[in-house]
Amino acid sequence: MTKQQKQIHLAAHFPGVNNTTVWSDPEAGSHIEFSSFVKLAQTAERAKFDFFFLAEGLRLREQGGLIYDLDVVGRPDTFTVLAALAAVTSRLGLAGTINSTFNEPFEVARQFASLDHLSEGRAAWNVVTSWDAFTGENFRRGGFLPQDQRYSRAETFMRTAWELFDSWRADDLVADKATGQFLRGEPGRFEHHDEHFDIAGQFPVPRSPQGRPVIIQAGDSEEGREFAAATADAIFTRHGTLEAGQAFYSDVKGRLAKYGREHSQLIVLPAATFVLGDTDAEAHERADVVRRQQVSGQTAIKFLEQLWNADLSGFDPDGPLPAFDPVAGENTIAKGRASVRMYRDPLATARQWRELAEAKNLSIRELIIEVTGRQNFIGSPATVAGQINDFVQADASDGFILVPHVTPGGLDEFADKVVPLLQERGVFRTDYTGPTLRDHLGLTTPASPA
Ligand SMILES: Cc1cc2nc3c(=O)[nH]c(=O)nc-3n(C[C@@H](O)[C@H](O)[C@H](O)COP(=O)(O)O)c2cc1C
Repeated sequence: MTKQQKQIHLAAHFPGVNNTTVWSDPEAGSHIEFSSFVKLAQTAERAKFDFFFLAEGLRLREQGGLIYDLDVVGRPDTFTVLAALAAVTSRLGLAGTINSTFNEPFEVARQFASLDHLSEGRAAWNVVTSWDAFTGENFRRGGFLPQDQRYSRAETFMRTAWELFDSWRADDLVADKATGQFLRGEPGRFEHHDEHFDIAGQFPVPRSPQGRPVIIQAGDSEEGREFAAATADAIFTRHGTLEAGQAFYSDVKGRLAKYGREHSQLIVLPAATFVLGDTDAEAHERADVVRRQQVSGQTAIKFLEQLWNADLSGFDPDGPLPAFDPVAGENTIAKGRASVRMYRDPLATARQWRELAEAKNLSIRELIIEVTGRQNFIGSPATVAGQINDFVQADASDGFILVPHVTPGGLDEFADKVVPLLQERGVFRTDYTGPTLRDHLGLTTPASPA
């Protein structure tokens, strides 16, 4: 018997603050103006994507004490942007990254329940914990929580938010003009006491169309993966190669059974970048140009400093790697940057980079172009559609959160040329089958409390 083809899930990441984005490209527009958000969201909706995704950066990253142009600066508030987008889209899911370490469940639950109402059932919450005290300094209590406490807070934050969402039954708001009955009972009452939260009161927002927003999780640690297996509907990951994707996929799906959950209840979505061309050769040429745009000489030095944990501003990007090894100890040069945590063994990584540079005779800039963030999918529309489908059918993911390198028009070509090919193959929807994001993702809507 042939295995039934899996349906692919696709989301659009508004790239904003990251070094995938080529802000200097002649086609690039604002990362703050509303028209940019509208453009990308409407393109994603035209292409029948599952959802639009906003990341969150609560503090501008710094390196050597300075804000640097490796990242595009400026990220407006998530809820404000998503609520505005709800008015100019009608089916597309709206996913926002919101931190569980620095916020309060009452406030976040109220915001997501409101977004779910305004969008008629399209809200999703990417729950992140943040990893550094640097970000914590922005908040009143400052400081930070160690890893295990961050996740125990996240877990209880989530459960508390669920209690708030469930504090209204679906039919508690009666508003019967004939009988004059407005409410049934006393909806919204809650009381929650644990080591993190000590709250009681009345939740002001009636039950929203999805009951609870879709939950996305993006932590990669042991605790993060467990948290996702226990509570999330989808997981956002960096594991975008076939081998790493398959290992991650079977790892997180394998954790579901002990929480009494099915394989299909956690959707695995790696971030992915792409470059298209009329032919594969043209796409590869374009990809090389994009990589050079993404990694200027100055950017190459900044990247190298992140591994070396040292000021390398005196080095020539067109010259060889420093003769000395990375500085041991906690990385203090780059602040607020998640990717620095990937260098768990800087000496071993530096050794690999040195071997590669010597073997291929690469300068610092050429090496950085080679070892950081090469595009996941490069080729003609047919090639890219084939690669994406193969990846999903091989259980390396259930789809992708696509990160275009140009804002806001970087998804147009994909929408016009790749999506129709996926549709022809029968692996991507030709239209939405229901109104809510849970419908798009094939997730059930949590039952209203009786
Ligand atoms: C693909 C991906 C995207 C992420 N995006 C964000 C983000 O936009 N904002 C944020 O604060 N954290 C983001 N994170 C980090 C967190 O999700 C997570 O809270 C953090 O890495 C700490 O968890 P961990 O120790 O389990 O990795 C992202 C992580 C991944 C893997």
